[in-house]
Amino acid sequence: MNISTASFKHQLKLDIMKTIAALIVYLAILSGCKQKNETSTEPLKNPEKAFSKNGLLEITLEAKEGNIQLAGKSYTAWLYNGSYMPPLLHLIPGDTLRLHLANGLNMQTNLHYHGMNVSPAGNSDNIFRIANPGDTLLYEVIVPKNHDAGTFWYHPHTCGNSEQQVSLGLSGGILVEGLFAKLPPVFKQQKDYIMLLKDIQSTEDLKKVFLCSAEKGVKEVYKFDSEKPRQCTVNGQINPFISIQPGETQIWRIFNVGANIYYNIHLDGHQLYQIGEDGVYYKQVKARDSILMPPGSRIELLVQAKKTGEFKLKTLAMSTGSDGDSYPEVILATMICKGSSIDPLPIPLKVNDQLIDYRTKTITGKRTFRFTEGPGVFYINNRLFNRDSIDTRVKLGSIEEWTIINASDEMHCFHIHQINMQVVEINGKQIEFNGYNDVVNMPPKSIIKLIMPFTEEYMVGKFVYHCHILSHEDKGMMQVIEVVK
Ligand SMILES: [Cu+2]
Repeated sequence: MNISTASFKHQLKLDIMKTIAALIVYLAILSGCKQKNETSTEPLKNPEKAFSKNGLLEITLEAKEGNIQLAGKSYTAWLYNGSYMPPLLHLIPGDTLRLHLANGLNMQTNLHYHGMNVSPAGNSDNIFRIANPGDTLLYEVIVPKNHDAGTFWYHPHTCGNSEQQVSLGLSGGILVEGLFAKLPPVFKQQKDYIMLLKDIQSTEDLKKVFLCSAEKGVKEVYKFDSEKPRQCTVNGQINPFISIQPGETQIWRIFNVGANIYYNIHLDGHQLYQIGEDGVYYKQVKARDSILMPPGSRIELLVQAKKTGEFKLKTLAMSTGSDGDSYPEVILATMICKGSSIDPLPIPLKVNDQLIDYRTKTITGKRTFRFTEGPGVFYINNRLFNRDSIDTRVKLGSIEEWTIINASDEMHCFHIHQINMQVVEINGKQIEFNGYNDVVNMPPKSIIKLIMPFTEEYMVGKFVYHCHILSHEDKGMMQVIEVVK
């Protein structure tokens, strides 16, 4: 081959590579939430709340397929009680939740009460119970009197099917009352917004797959296609607006109730005063420019408007690693600041003085968990999830140090049911004590140390820990733990 042919071929190869690279970037951008028009036309509406009466909150949730409309477009969704934004369960420590879960789907389902410090046994927060199609399951969840106030949520937790059920819409919020006892009394008069972030894929982009079982035969079900774009919503609304006056302070509680998506929350022109996360109020308030929200996490914020104007509440563009996903910048809502100025309230420095720093306690045991992946499979300590095994057995009263290693090139996020974890070290760096988490983001190639207090009587029983990217959980990255007396 002569030189000019070789250089032509070389140029052609370069052009093809450039085109492929551009296509990859384009597909990566598409795989996140898509950007809709930037004009905000409707006010943000808080979800409807279901309240307890005389210590009891009794409610029926029917899971069923339906349709929702977003910006004039129809979406197939799986809904509780026909609503994409089902009731927010408002509980008071000491309450009992009696929840009847009716399964109107064509597959098994159940419920998990994410982040709640409640029993995993019997008909409480027991993810090993299953409602078959047509069945109704009764849950009775006793909220301990010393339960943390804050933000929690409910979603299906069936082995192998959590991702599609949550991504089609099955999730809702839980609020445990008690925030206003932690803030100066004047905060009770401030506007208080709940923001549940859900993302959904259009009906045309849903894949249909066949499931077969001995009892039910072959059924056709939906499964979302992770390569296709998803519509981001706040309380089921696209880019709603939040009205505020200059100097006014509001309380915003943001829940990531999606299946797999990460958010990197930012408000243009403002700092966010974070007062808590994952259902635990902070020891000290932190002013932040942006806040990473892995799947399943919640943040609680004080927002103080600086000046008149329109300010976008966004998720900033981010990547979960070279083997992970890329998410584009998306406007979630618009803060519209106008009207007369109000004297700004002093932002409190401290919120919660009732937290134990477990580094002051005796560690009774140490364990290591290594998160790895292969093609289409995700492991913890080289094992795939088996609901009939017990991978970890812990004696009630133990306070253990767990080292979690992410040996892969993408983020995972560690979640355990029933208990709060204290993050003490990330990649050898000590972490200042400020509270606890129920979801801990694991950057690619990272080593994290946690303190796990298995100290409360209600923890006795079998439950799970797993990656809260539900696609990873469904493909094996979950294990069973039993707390024994
Ligand atoms: Cu993962």
